[in-house]
Amino acid sequence: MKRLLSTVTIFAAGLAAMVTALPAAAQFAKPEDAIKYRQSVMTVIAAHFGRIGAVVQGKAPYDAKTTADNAAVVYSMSKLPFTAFGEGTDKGGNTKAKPEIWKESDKFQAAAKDFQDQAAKLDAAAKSGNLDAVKAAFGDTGKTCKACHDNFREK
Ligand code: ASC
Repeated sequence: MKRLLSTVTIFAAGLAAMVTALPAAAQFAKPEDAIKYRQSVMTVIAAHFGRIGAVVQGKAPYDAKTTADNAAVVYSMSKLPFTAFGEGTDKGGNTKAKPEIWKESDKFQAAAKDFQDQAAKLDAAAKSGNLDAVKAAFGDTGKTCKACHDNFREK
């Protein structure tokens, strides 16, 4: 049984690695699909990040559980959009993606990682139930949103 389980585990890990290694283009039938996917993910992230923002700005009451739920969505979804910027997805739909995303790919990946790292901290802060920690992490996360948008998204 143990042996079977480890075989299954190894197979599943291999499959996951293969899927992760597939070029993003292969995960979407058309560039338009990748563009729609990444924009949809960003829309959901912005909605939940914005709900935390309302609390941070004192426009909505602080409820620790609601804020933690919103931060968990932001963190979980922060991992998704960057898989949808594969080669050939610079054109097709209604994209504001700048060519620098592909020309300066290392810089773009680093900016994506900054966002994911800060989103993880926001998630941890929100789980702690400490509003001051949430405020600080919200500000730091917002800076990573802005940095990436300034450098890699058309106005
Ligand atoms: C948001 C949102 C963004 C970022 C950015 C942060 O809530 O929709 O694009 O924060 O404005 O500076």
